[in-house]
Amino acid sequence: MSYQYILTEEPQPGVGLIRLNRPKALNALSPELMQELGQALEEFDRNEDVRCIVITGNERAFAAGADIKAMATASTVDMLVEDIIARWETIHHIKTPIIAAVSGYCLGGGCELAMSCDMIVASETAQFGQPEINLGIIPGFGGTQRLTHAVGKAVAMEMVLTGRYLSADEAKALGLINYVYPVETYLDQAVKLAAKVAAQAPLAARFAKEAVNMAFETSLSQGLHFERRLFQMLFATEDQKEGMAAFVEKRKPTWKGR
Ligand code: DAK
Repeated sequence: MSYQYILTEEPQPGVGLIRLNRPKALNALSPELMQELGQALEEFDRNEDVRCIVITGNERAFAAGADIKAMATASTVDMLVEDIIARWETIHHIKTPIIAAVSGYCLGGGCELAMSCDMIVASETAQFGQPEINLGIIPGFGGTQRLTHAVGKAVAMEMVLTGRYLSADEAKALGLINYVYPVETYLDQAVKLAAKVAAQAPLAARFAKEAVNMAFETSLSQGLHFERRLFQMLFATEDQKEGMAAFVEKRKPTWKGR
């Protein structure tokens, strides 16, 4: 599949990399780019050899938000009729773990996209923000919800009310992101982390992602019930037998994804 606004590659066995590629517009997330991103995510998700996905931008910008120029004259009806929600929602249906590798601007829809990933690795220059208030709107893709879950009410409220950015170090201290690395190495480090995830038993990794995400959706008792069922289900897999046999025999397991 060839794309116009993104680039895809497999930098290491098991890892699918998607680069947002509208550098002149700071990777503003146009409808066309989001369409391609959704297609690429679905393609990697269907590919059993890809066990972890990395989404990145470039050094200057992960993404400076949804494309303001494409939205500027839109009406409420346009927003309702155009299928933009479905286009953006694709990422939430992807079963494969996803890591965002963020450098530079990570704003508005860009920050919401990064927060929709399962982990975030950042460069020292990364800046996270929800500056929609400066445009006379509010976040529309989780910026008031996922951000609040991650950093707490006080900081989230200040960010969405004033548009203040968080530095990479602040984001790390607040638990929004996993790691901060120099700009020269952040992407390699994200791919390295992805390779670690990709080396795990694939069905267990998918279930682990699903179970952790369920913690944001449900009560503790329902979440525990859900976790227990997934845990029990894994005992029907060949990989569970292999993983435990390998431990007993003091050797490395060979996963089949079955
Ligand atoms: N959209 C379109 N173009 C953008 C852009 C954006 N978000 N951000 C930057 N650009 C373009 C600039 O217009 C400029 O283009 P030219 O003028 O050269 O043609 C080029 O990128 C370089 O930008 P600047 O010249 O502005 O560069 P600076 O270094 O001076 O400033 C900046 C960088 C990031 C501080 C500044 O560009 C900026 O403030 N950008 C806007 C940030 C922003 O407000 N982002 C939030 C947008 S609203 C939803 C899904 C998503 C969303 C909502 C709902 N649903 C599914 C319901 C999301 C909404 C948003 O993200």
